[in-house]
Amino acid sequence: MKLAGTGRGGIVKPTPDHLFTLHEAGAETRWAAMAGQGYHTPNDRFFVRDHTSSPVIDAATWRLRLHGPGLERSLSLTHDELLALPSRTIDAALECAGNGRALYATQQHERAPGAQWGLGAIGVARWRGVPLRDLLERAGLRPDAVDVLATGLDPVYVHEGRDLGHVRRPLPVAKAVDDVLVAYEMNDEPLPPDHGFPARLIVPGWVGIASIKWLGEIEVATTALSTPWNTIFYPDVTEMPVKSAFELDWNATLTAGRPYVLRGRSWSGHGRIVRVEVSVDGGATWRLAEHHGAHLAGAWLPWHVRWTPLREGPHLLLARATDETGATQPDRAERHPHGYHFDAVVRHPVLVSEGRR
Ligand SMILES: Nc1nc2c(c(=O)[nH]1)N[C@H]1C(S)=C(S)[C@@H](COP(=O)(O)O)O[C@H]1N2
Ligand SMILES: [Mo]
Repeated sequence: MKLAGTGRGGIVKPTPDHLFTLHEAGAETRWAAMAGQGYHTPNDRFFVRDHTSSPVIDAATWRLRLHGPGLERSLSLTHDELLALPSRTIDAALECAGNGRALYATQQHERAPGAQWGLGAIGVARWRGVPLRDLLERAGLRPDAVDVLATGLDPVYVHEGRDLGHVRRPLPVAKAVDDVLVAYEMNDEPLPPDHGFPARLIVPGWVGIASIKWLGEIEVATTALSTPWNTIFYPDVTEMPVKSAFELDWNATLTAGRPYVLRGRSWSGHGRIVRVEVSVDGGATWRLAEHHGAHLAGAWLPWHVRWTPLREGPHLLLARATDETGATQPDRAERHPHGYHFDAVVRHPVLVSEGRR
């Protein structure tokens, strides 16, 4: 029995306005809702991106099927069988390719088509599950295997009147056997329905679409595969670029003369963040941010700077991170036909109001 989410936007969990901004494509985490949180994004405020709606799947009758010419034999696993296998736990970011898309319009005056996400289509969670490599090896991964295609059990996706079938995207076998997880726990809880219960892929460092939710089957092919999700949508996108965000609402109000600790987080799909610089004067001067908390590659780096705003009126806060590969955030993101990979330094507006006299 499969039910669909009946909450806002087909999402099962509550998506209150103080935690989320709703788009047609999903629910975006409000960065102000990350203020005061720990290293991980709590499940109640983790962004949701559904092509249709979140299915509610009965684990008792669910099966994960592995098959295809790239395997010696097919495999069918029950939920209990999956949970009984040796597990691994990783802290990893999950980010939509279109995260920050709205900034192509607001900051660069070249609107990109698609959901106008701010910077909140990103989250970091502790994922527990079975390495995909282990499942592929159980099924006898053949040396001539090329692509691994995971398919979701959510409703079929209809785009411009055409039924494109279930959400599915091929993954090169080299990545599939490297660090991909078939996850069944998120932040020490069973995977919530919106995030892929009973099991989903977690593909560290790669665009969110690679991390297929509500896994039904995994096909292993000996030729390169194409689906709408690597041709029409998300062609040629793999690792996510460097980005940074302040744990503040857009147009947050601060009080003149009061000391603040401005907090934020930076992340990169290529590796560890090694440096974060912050400007509180629209980019005229910069200083190094201090790090706090954990610092994990593949997740994010929390940082802070102290600031006592003196002048009343609008201000622009900027943060610029650099990762261990030397990748950093440019002043202007390269134009992208789908509005993916907005990696420019974001100019975050805040309003400083008069302090008490
Ligand atoms: N089956 C299925 N998997 C999916 C999707 C989907 O709609 N259906 N959306 C993808 C996209 S575009 C993103 S960004 C991530 C979002 O994961 P989340 O909703 O758990 O944050 O899931 C990916 N996996
Ligand atoms: Mo996405």
